Amino acid sequence: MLVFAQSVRADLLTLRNASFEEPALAREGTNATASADGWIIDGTAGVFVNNGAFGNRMEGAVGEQLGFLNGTKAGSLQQIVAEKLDTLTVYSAKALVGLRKDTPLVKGASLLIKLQAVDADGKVLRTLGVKEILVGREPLSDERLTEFVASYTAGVSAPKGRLRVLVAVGDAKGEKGDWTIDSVRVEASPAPGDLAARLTLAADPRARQKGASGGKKVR
Ligand SMILES: [Ca+2]
Repeated sequence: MLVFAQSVRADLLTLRNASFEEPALAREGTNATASADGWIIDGTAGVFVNNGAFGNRMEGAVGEQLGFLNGTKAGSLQQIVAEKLDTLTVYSAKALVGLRKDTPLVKGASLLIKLQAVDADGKVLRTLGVKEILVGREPLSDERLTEFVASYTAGVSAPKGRLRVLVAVGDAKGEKGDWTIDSVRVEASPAPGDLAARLTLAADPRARQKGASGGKKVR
């Protein structure tokens, strides 16, 4: 049997300050700020220097700074990554996530990575993909970052609206506690051939009928 290696090209959508390197802070001491260039922040979030001053220096980080999001109350970091969605396309939002040694989150606190279709005013039209990251269930660490992915596959008709990536507090718990976030990416790649064929078939009963009748044309 021949097996063909699948080389699907993934486009990286444009995300500003995906690695939380801006604003750039002094590298020494406890440096953090409640802002992050390019991101719309709700609640308490920002960037800090990954030098171990806030607990441990995190392994697996990209660059010198990390993002934080307070996990004890509602809050989020969000950004538009595309003006429209394409058909027959797999969208994957990826983020590196960890805990903080100095402000640990309690069991049951959760973080959500979401892909959403939103209108021009930012109103959510549809949540397309969600990954829930739960303290006590996921392999989270205050020493190294772990990658999590939320995915969505657009069918033959793509959802209306702009595409937004949102990293949000799910269950807010505890007296203190911060999420650590780095290297947020959203990739778009063509749906693999067999999946694209299934989606096309599912969307068009006539095509299904045609298949069932052995290729005879059905109008
Ligand atoms: Ca970074």
